Amino acid sequence: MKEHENEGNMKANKPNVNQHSKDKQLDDFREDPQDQYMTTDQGVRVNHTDDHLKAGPRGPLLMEDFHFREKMTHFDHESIPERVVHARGSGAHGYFQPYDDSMKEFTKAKFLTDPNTRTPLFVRFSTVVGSRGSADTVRDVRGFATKFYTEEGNYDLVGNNIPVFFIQDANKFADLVHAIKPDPDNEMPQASAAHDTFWDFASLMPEINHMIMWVLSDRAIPRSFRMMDGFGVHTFRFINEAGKATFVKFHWKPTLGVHSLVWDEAQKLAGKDADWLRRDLWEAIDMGHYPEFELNVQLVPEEDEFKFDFDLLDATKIIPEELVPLRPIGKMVLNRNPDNFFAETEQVAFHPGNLVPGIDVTNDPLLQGRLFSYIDTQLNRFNSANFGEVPINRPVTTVHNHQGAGFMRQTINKGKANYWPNSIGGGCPMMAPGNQGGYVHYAEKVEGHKIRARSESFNNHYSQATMFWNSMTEPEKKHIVKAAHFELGKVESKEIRQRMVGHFSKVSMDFAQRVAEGIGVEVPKNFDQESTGNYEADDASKKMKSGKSVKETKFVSIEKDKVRTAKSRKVAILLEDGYDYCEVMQVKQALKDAGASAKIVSKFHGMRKASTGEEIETDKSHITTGSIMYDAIYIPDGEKSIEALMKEGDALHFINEAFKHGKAIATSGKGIELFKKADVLGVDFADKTSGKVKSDKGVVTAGNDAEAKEFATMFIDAIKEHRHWDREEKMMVPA
Ligand code: HDE
Repeated sequence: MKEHENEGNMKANKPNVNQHSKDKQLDDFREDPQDQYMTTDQGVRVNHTDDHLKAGPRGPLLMEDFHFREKMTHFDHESIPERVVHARGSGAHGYFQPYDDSMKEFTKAKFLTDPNTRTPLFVRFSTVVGSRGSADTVRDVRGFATKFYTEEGNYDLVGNNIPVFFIQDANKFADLVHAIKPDPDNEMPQASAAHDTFWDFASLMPEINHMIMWVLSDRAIPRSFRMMDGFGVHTFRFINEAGKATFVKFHWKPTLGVHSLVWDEAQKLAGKDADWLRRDLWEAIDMGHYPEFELNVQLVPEEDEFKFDFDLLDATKIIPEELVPLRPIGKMVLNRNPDNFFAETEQVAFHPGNLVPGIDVTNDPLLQGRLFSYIDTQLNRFNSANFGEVPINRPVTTVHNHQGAGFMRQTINKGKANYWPNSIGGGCPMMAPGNQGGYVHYAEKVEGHKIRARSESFNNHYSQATMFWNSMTEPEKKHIVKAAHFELGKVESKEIRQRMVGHFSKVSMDFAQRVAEGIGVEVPKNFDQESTGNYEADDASKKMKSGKSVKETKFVSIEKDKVRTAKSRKVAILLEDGYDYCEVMQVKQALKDAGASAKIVSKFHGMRKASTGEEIETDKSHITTGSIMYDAIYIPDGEKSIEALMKEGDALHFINEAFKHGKAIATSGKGIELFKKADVLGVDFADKTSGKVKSDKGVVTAGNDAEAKEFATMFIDAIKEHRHWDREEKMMVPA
């Protein structure tokens, strides 16, 4: 007993008070087959599972075969409806810890204000449009949903990697999703917006324009789930101990920075490795490269609600960081892969209405609709109101209420009084006052007429789309234009393409013209289209008239806000027999020191012999991999190795493709000839016989007398850049 008490005290003094509470809870539900006999669901040991019970070895099945019937029936029922959106996802466990208690001024949510608490959590990243088996690297918004198992109950931050949304009102969600999903007649195309129905809808919905800019940008093809932002999108409310409210926007920032694929690469990856993002997340966690995200907030005092030239309740707008800077409040670390995909990643059920004291919603009309939809959709997926009892969904706090019974009820509620008020059960479970952690909704004053309309303050559909365009670097603008050429180029109706370019002309004439020339339409002189919304003049819009506006922001361009690191980057080392062993070892070590990982790629699997006789084992053969699976490539010197690579079509393609996708590539000595043969053009190379290293537009080359250390350092610097857009445009295939 004493020992137990001590243990409890020691735990309480440790900073990570409840970091492991979810893991411990899940342990009660885990099954480990190690050293166990197989049993039926009833726990009876099975002695033969290859054949069913028959009347003679060639005879029919006997109904009394309980093992066969149970096994077959279970299998027949092993699927549940996939999510209607965000069907394809990948999950991870981790924790969140605040840096300090500075948020106490704004919120009473303990998990955001107690720096000694590590709150366990589960994150699910997803694509939106594709079905469960669709490819990871399609152009799409990514879901970024986090379930915090706090000491005060579950809090879900169900966000996306893009800070705005397509529509302003939840009533249009079904239309949006119908339009973007495959066509109803032939169920094509899979996981793609590039078809007539989506762009037809978009061209008739001016409020979509800001979101369209983000979706056409590189944000929609992330390099990794570990390298993308997360946004709460809506404006929420923080409530402090005194009951004072502050508007808040949530923003996760990855410590590895935001990085994207190029479109050509994304499309090829969808074929070569449809699980690219899932695998990347899994492997990173497996190797101990734990993904980290910093939680930031933008805080707006209630009094300042109308100080902007847009409505804070409008989910098609961001608050430019020039107006309200980000405040970092803590860090999330994802450090454990799930044990079972179905039990955890598939069954996790998020809901933006899962709130804890200190956080509340606003009247954002998109959020308000979501508050209804998420529980409803779980009822469809689980076919039961008891989905909250599934281990991954359970809070770490205990649950006491009168919601008993229903399909698959797990909890055994004791006592007779399953109603409130009761005296038979001693009035339990009791109501918790606010000071005992009871959730008290923010007492916002609301009044109004019952109308189906939107506020005029939402009727501003182009200015932030223009701001986004103005804030891009030239390479990013090119990618957006090419993405529009692809998306709208797939639209058969010229009328729809035309209408879309009309909208673009209101975003930016330059943008519209560049898109128009690629899709065979004209830029209209005076494009005017009636908004579909029924906007009501109201006080909010009058107050906002003199609100602050921003024409260009530093914070939406990936390039301008780039984090430069080689950590967890994948490098392919192409070699054949006869390579320079010493050089390979030095570069490999330097990559390891920089946190990158290297794989040996050759024509075939097996051992590769160096010019000096040492051997290295090939990790991947050409047929099982491709340049698109790496962030950078390196080809070591070595006469025979280079000569062999010069004759390999796969190797030449590998180098050329990596070059065209803007990746860092490096070689030394005779390898320079190989680069030239692989059409690495428009860059300056080092002199092959010198002691110099040259780095030009991400192509790093060294003479055969150069220092391997200097060569490796310059190569790593080039990897840190992620992509080199300064290569000659005709050499690249970026969009
Ligand atoms: Fe969702 N959304 N959504 N959504 N959403 C769902 O819930 C919905 C919206 C988001 O990994 C569904 O459990 C409506 C915005 C994520 O399990 C469904 C509206 C944002 C996920 C649903 C929106 C999101 C979902 C489908 C407009 C970013 C995946 C399955 C009013 C802030 C969560 C499910 C996971 C999933 C409804 C708009 C994020 C149908 C009605 C805006 C990350 O309930």
